[in-house]
Amino acid sequence: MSLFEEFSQPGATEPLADGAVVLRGFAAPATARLMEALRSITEAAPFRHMMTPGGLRMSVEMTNCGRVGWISDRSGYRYAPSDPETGQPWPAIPPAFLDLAQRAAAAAGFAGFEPDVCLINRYRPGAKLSLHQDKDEQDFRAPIVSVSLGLPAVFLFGGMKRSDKPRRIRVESGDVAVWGGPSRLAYHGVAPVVDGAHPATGRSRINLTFRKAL
Ligand code: MD3
Ligand code: FE
Repeated sequence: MSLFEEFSQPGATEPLADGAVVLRGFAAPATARLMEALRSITEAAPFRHMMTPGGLRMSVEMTNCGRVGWISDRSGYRYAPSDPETGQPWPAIPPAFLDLAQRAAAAAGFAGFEPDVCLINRYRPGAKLSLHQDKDEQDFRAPIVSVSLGLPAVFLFGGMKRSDKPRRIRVESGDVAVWGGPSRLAYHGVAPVVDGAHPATGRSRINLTFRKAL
């Protein structure tokens, strides 16, 4: 590795695996628009800690926008058309979110991506996401588009078995990752977020994951 390769280059397209790519800084120009749209979503559907089916409180706080939203509680994981906290339908995916997700998918080779849900994760310092697969969706031909905002994080990108040793991929605010094709069902997670401050988000990391669930 050269002295410089450990720094990510804005505009770079980094292939991670077959069907998986990181678009460095792709969302950076849209940061203010995305954060403004996020504020109206969380006014209607506030962040909350969900409960795993095993009864553990997740360290990540979540909310959703779209036709359905991903939820977890004592009875399991699923997509639900309304927010269990308010009884209301989830807010619609804002145009700024949809535009960014569709442009990123196309740049990664997945033209025509039509997400119907955006799961929004907030990581306060110390929050993490254990290794898992995203398999609650109906159609695995569509990719997942993941937008990182605020504090940096380390993605854990594993293989098709939980026991495959994950690679560590550092992501920064504005980076967009697209996971499709043979990588769609890879195990993945997020290492505990390190404390710090970011002008866009304060002491937190926000991740938007766009999916086609239905
Ligand atoms: C998908 N969120 O919400 S996707 C999730 O940073 C989730 O909050 C991550 O995993 C986060 O389910 C962003 C990161 C990711 C990494 C590798 C993958 C998603 C992947 C490999 C295959 C499919
Ligand atoms: Fe995931």
